[in-house]
Amino acid sequence: MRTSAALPPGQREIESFPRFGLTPFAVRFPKAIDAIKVQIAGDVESSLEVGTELDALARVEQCSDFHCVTTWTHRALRWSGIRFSDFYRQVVVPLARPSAQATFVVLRGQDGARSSLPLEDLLASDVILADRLNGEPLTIKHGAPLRLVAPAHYGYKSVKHVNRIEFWTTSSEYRPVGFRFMDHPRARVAYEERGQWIPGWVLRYLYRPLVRPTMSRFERTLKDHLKSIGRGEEP
Ligand SMILES: Nc1nc2c(c(=O)[nH]1)N[C@H]1C(S)=C(S)[C@@H](COP(=O)(O)O)O[C@H]1N2
Ligand SMILES: [Mo]
Repeated sequence: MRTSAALPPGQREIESFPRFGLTPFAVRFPKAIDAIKVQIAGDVESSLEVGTELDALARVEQCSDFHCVTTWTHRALRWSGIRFSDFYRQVVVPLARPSAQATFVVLRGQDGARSSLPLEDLLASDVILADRLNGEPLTIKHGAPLRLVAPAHYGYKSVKHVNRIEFWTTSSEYRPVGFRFMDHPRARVAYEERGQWIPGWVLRYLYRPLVRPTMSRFERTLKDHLKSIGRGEEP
């Protein structure tokens, strides 16, 4: 959640909120942004797709800081949507009936991006499936039509354009998008869990030089994409 005082270890505040990610995703975009459709799968009794079922859940709004693993932080974003815990308890459990041991959760986005988190982390009250940012519907830039927001974890866990969520009893089948060392199973910002095997503070120096070029690349490819689909500039 929002911390008005010190930033987490190794983080630096920036004024902009850039479109960001691993390089291959700079040129991949969501195709279906007008309606929310999420597949629920994994070790469940019935796999299914949900959409309007989510409209029945209580809407919540929260202000939180966003911390990218490459060390930039953008403060005080106002997200709104539904709590992941409500989604799990009121939609996933009754409709999909996941195994009680299916606590390894994989979230996938329309652009092929993915991340995993333990179910327990996703059930925290500040983890939401957001469809609005700062009072407006999500743009393509920030994850339309639906994205995860898990403020206590590095940004790479907050999958954009979410269209599939899987509940597994084991993590053995899962392959992260980048190199393994870049994927920490929990990636908690407060503990600087940036990656695996390499200490978080070392990764700060490895990642920092990548920030500027990545931002420019993601900005350029978005501009081209919006032009190609006949949409104007996004805020
Ligand atoms: N689908 C998808 N989700 C994604 C990414 C991505 O490229 N594609 N990048 C991740 C990373 S590394 C970060 S820091 C945040 C960036 O969110 P933003 O682009 O809204 O700033 O999204 C995360 N979720
Ligand atoms: Mo990131």
